Amino acid sequence: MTPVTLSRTHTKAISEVNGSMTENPFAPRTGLMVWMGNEIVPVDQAKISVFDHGILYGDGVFEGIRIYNGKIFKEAEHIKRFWESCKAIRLNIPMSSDDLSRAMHDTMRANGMTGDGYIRLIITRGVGALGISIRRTANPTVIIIVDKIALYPPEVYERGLHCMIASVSRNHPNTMNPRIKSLNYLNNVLAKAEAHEYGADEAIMLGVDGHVCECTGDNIFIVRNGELCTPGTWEGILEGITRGVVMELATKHDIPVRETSLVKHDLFIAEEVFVTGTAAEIVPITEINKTPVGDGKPGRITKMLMEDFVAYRNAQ
Ligand code: PXG
Repeated sequence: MTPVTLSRTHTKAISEVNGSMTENPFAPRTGLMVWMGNEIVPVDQAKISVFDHGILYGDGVFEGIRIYNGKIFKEAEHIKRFWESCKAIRLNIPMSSDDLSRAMHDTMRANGMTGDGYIRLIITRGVGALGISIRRTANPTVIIIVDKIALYPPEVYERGLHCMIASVSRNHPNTMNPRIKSLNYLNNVLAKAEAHEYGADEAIMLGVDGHVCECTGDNIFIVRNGELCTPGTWEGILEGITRGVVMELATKHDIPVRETSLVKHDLFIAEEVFVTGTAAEIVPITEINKTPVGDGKPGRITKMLMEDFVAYRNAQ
């Protein structure tokens, strides 16, 4: 077999597929340390069973959390949502919230994380027999990854996101409520794929009733007549933590904020549209289905909130 040079920054960059060596440019960083169950191990030893119901059925939940300046941003809120998602799927977390917080900090330390970064917190239902019953599983597995994340390229924050309205609907709350941050993101994965096929950066997802819900990993806001409007949780959205911060910041500026039902037309006539999320932070949307939002440039209120958000998270 021809020897292959491993890239300096990636471990396991080379994997054997059908007897031939292929390089994975998206392989994890060398030296990454991962919390796996109840210990911290090198990333190439962080493995889960093919019988884990997380992989068999997408049975589990996750959180995406930012680290700013070595501190976990909105830690209590993320832990709370994690607990709520788990409760909704009848999954008992095998540790206390204090122990979970300690595990996240230990994993940060193991990775020398003192600046800005990202935590992916995951819990899977654990290894079980084949068959979807949660009664045929034991030992849920907690996984903590500490790494970096960039959802959109830097230029998108200047020019704004170009979005399309996806044909695939957001999960109806009576199917798998999007308030549960479940390990099954196929609904969003398909919408994002559709956006890329269309030549857009991001997809706006509507509910089955045609109401605006959210983007594939972000909540959505519009500005109309100087007022901020965002879909309510009843529409089938994740109750975003960044969404909550933005509502708080707008209120401080005496900008009225309303959770309400929105339809496609509201997007097209909005003065400004933007998204919020842990990974994305705040990003303007300047084009929807090739139609400019407002004058096609990031709006005044959006830019003000973007600046405010940076000040807010730096002050934490
Ligand atoms: N809607 C959906 C569907 C999300 O997945 C948000 C809204 C924003 O919520 P927060 O609480 O983050 O303000 C999310 C969050 C990723 C990634 O890897 C996605 C999220 C967060 C972090 C990373 O794509 N989505």
